Amino acid sequence: MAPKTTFICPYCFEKHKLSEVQFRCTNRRCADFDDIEMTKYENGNLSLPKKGKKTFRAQGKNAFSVAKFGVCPECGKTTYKHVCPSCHNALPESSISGEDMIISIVGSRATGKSHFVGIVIKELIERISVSFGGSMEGFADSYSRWESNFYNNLYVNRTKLDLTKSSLQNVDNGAYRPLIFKLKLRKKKLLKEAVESFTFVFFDTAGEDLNDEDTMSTVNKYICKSAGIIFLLDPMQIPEVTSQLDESTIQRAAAIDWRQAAKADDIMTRVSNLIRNDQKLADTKKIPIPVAAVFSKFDAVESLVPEDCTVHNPSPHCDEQYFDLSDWHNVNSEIQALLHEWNATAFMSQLETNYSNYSYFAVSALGLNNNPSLDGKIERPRPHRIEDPVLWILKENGVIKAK
Ligand SMILES: Nc1nc2c(ncn2[C@@H]2O[C@H](COP(=O)(O)OP(=O)(O)OP(=O)(O)O)[C@@H](O)[C@H]2O)c(=O)[nH]1
Ligand SMILES: [Mg+2]
Ligand SMILES: [Zn+2]
Ligand SMILES: [Zn+2]
Repeated sequence: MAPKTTFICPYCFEKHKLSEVQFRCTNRRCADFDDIEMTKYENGNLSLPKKGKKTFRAQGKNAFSVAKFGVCPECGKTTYKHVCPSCHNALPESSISGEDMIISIVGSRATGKSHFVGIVIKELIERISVSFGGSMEGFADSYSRWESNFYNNLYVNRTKLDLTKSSLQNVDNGAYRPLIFKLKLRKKKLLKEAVESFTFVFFDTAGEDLNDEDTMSTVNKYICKSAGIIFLLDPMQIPEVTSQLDESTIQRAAAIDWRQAAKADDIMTRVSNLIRNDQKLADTKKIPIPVAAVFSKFDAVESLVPEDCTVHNPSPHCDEQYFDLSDWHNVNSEIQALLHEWNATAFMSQLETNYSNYSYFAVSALGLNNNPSLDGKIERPRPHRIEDPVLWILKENGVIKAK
């Protein structure tokens, strides 16, 4: 890999040269200044700007590296805190030196994006990263925001999550301020062991914000910079599926009436337009970003899927410590066959004509036999195959091996 000369800010998704990275003074006694960039980032009132310590550019660095520390021009104290020149958020070390892995979770309203994000993060920390010889930890306030927005409800109170508020209204949820985690993986390089670091950025979009291209282009810049897109499809929004299920199962697994949700193929069209405009790609060129098309809520439709299907089995990849290609191949063809059977071909052709690299998956974030009760109570989540789309994206980006 060629040395990096640029980086993408995991908060505002602007791309900058490494030589543009700024510092923020960390001396508590140093003066506070109006922070216009931070105020703009938080959609704040510019006539009442947020206050923050001095930010400044470092001196004497070359294009391939970032100075380790800077000296505050106000107080003369040394600081190690790197910040983004555009939004003044603190930058994780791995976003400057390691690889960025922006994973976008998109899908219509109530398809299960927030449950997916909240639960996959728990699994990544405790199980998935560990089985691939690594570790994952939150950056800055990401872990505590994950705890208060996801973990407490799902794992402590045992209730399902609320639908996500539009990022135009709420700057603290995952739809506005992404959840940023550092993944460290041990890699054997010749005789030495090296550690590779990745910045994982999870953006839990509010389905509501995917309804028109104007809102999308301002709040969803991250989609265009993604290493992979997880596109959730809700089986509860497919009439051929719901006609085979009883009313109670549907009500518990669907937070809204499916007629109120935008169609998956419409969202796919808008997402594709957005990426094409950003990357200046012609209409005839396919988009190279890997797309995992994922059926959510597999628990609710399990009974409609033929018994001999591989997708009923637990995911094998973590136990095997590599991405199992034969399992992946089976699941991919099973889900494609189901989509045909359920007449969801409009979505499939949108995906297949716009993207060069896509694959089909099915997951349950809550787990088998854990459909929320009518008052929103759940048992502790025990996800089924939730890691598959994430591991596939990692494999496509060369992070983990496949066999
Ligand atoms: N049975 C079952 N139901 C689920 C699962 N995940 C989500 N649900 C149901 O789907 C509803 C919506 O899930 P969310 O994760 O809030 O959906 P979302 O895509 O984030 O919706 P917006 O934030 O409005 O875009 C939940 O209230 C649950 O009823 C799952 O794994 N199994
Ligand atoms: Mg949500
Ligand atoms: Zn930024
Ligand atoms: Zn200072």
